[in-house]
Amino acid sequence: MEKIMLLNGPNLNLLGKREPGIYGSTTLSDIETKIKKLGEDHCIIISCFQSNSEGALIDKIHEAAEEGYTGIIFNPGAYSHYSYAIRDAIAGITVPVIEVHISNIHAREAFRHVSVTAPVTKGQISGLGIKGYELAFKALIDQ
Ligand code: CA2
Repeated sequence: MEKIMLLNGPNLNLLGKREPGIYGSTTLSDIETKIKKLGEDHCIIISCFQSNSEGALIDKIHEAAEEGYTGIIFNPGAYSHYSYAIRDAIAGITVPVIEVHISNIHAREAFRHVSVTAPVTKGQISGLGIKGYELAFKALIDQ
């Protein structure tokens, strides 16, 4: 069966618990449940993983390639703005990655305007709220 990985980076475990003005009131667990349901509807296994550690996220990216995943939906959090190690990990696999940001990173502080990871992904969705995760799923299954 086809498999898609849902990866979330640092602080996204706090979703729905703090700063609802920027990130909304939906929790990460709600998002994972929603994407798993979408997966079920399309006979696709969804594996979810969140970490606050750069290395753990890189290990998961490698695992997705080694285990034959068909795509990764990835919100790297603030690592998007400066992690060359995560960028290299994405560039080193052929599994398509869709980068998702809940907020519009281009409308926020200057340091968030740059994503060093986006150029090595298939595409980036930013500013569409948690709907971005669903749109990324659709983009991966329609490719
Ligand atoms: O908009 C996004 O999805 C971000 O990836 C979220 C990251 C931020 O560093 C990126 O610039 C944009 C931060 C996630 C932090 O999430 C929190 C949620 C609730 C309370 C505190 C942090």
